Amino acid sequence: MKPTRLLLGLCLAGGIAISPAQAQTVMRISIATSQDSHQGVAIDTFAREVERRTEGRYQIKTFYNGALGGEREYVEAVQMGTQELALSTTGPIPNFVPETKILDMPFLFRDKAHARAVLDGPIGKDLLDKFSGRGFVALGWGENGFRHMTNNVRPVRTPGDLRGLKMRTMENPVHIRAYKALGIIPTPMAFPEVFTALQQGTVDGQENPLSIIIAGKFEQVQKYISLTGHVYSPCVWLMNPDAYAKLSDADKQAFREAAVEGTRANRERVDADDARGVDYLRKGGMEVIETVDKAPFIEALASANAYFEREFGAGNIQRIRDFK
Ligand code: EAX
Repeated sequence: MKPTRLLLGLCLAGGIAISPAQAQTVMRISIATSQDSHQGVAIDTFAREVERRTEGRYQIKTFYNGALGGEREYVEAVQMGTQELALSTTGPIPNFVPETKILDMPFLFRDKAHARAVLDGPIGKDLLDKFSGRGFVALGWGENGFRHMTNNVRPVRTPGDLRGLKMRTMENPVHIRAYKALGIIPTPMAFPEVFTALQQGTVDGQENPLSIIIAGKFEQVQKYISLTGHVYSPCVWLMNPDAYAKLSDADKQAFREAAVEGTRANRERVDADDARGVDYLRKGGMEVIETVDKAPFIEALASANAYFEREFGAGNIQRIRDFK
């Protein structure tokens, strides 16, 4: 049987009405976390919305838990064109799009509302535009969330409690510089390796949003969590430029709208995880230090912040801080 007829038969069987002329194109998208997570719900929503809004012309195959590699690997695959789409945190992104580094500064954003307003507004749009010169089409911003410190050695209440802790970090130069200023011994590592590293004691701790800690079942391998909220971690929807260029104008719009819907579901799940996270992790056996005075941490970051002001521009940093 000719492939087109087979495909038509399969599509009809699957209830998707596609004419022989419009063969379905299959694309792949991946994340490093589980399907039952804020990132998983994001790409599942995106996939559903693309199929619906393109009337089945495109099918998005979704991959979870680093099945297509860690974030740095699959971001590289999208840039090279061996993978069409990705949802990544900004963890590895400064290695591809240095202009985005400013977003990874500790204590830059007041809260999620502030971060979402900045990313959804002119500052966020300007930064998305920087991706095109670096081999990507950035369809929009998503959310990983505010990051908190976990470890197995001691409760962290002050920067001094961090001193000497061997902490897994993302492969992010801004985080690494900042955490060193706090006295941490940083160990950059791809996310799929983190649970085992914590379980085996290769590192003492790590830092991630509640959504990640819950989805990653870190309560099984971490004793203490301190709600430091030291960094806000965005996600970004990435597409290979050649794959994007092949889309009709209407389908380009459909992909962008699907990313908006994906981020809506993603942010809703972050809010739900933040609401239930402390209780869930306490019940899972973690000691939760809920109230952390951020002022000493900001003070301890003075040397790193002086560097960041030189590198990113004090005015650009203030513009984000002042954004309403
Ligand atoms: O999407 O690598 C990380 O720590 C990220 O926050 C995330 O868990 C991977």
